[in-house]
Amino acid sequence: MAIKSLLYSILILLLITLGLNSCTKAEKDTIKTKETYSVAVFIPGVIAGSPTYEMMAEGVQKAVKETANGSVKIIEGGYNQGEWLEKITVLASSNEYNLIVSTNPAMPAICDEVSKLFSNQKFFLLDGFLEGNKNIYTFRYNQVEQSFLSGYFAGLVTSSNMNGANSDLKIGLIAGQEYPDMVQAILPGFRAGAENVNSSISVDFRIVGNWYDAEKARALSMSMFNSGVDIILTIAGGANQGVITAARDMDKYVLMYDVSSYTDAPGIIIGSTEIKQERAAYEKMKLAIEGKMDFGTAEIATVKDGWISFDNKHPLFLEYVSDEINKKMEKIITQLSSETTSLKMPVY
Ligand code: RBF
Repeated sequence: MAIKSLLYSILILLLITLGLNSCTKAEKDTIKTKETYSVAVFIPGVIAGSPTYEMMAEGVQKAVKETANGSVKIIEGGYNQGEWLEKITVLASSNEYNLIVSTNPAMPAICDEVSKLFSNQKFFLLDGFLEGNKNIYTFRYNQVEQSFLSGYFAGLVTSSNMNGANSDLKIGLIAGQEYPDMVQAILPGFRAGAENVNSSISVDFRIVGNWYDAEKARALSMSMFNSGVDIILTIAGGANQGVITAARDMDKYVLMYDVSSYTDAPGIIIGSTEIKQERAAYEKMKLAIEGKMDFGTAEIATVKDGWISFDNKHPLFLEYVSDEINKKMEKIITQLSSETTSLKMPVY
């Protein structure tokens, strides 16, 4: 650990020296005064299989394309999370980007750290929360509301007489890894939603340990389905595929998060929440380009404001889910969208 931080300090010193010497004063002035708007999009993982990452990249690209002379560079950070701090440091030290954009709850702390060394670098971080750093703006989705909708739907399914539902009242949640938002918001929200249907419902919570191992996710899912679980909410990036495979083999159900992808497995994927991540990336990016991004603040996106929803309009949802369940979903969505909801939510 000590060697690692020593190496990191040496890297920082090197980068600062390089950053100061690698361009002439004239060049530096060009960077500051140029008309172009240059953005680095840092993917904390890989894009494939992680819709929130895809949506971020698309939203940013769309906004920059509409700007004269804008440019976007997409950098995949890979699955080794220990390298992300160094990689963001390299981006900031290059002094090439007006803005570094990223997404996930671990990024604010990392960018806050980098920001201490490169105080001119601005950051726009989605799906994360940090207030008070004048160079960082964050935009987080209310994970309790989102997972509450998922839990409520899973609760209705497990309490139903659908083909894949037994009488055990068990639902499942599989996560790529255990992180604070997962344990403090998503899991409690999921549980609260299900208990709102029936307080006897229990949640089987399992962790893959990474965001790509579909085989491990498949094995976990098999064990959950064998123990009586009817439906699994999967939040595991590329590993989601393993959950779908297991559900197909066992005639059980999958619930997606963030993006509804019913067509990937009709009759297996039977429910999904959605977040408007592409719209958020696009709209906020436009503000940043116009110089209007509110750095230093943290915004929370809710169901009421239209940033989070449950996709109960898709033809495949309507085909596989009964009218009775859909009416109840519609009611809970309306309740969450109203000013004075009486729903009991975990504090987050
Ligand atoms: N979600 C993904 O879909 N793919 C990922 O590779 C991924 N990596 C993550 C890494 C860390 C350190 C953390 C804290 C979260 C990660 N997530 C990932 C979860 C993601 O940010 C978000 O919470 C979920 O996608 C639910 O919206």
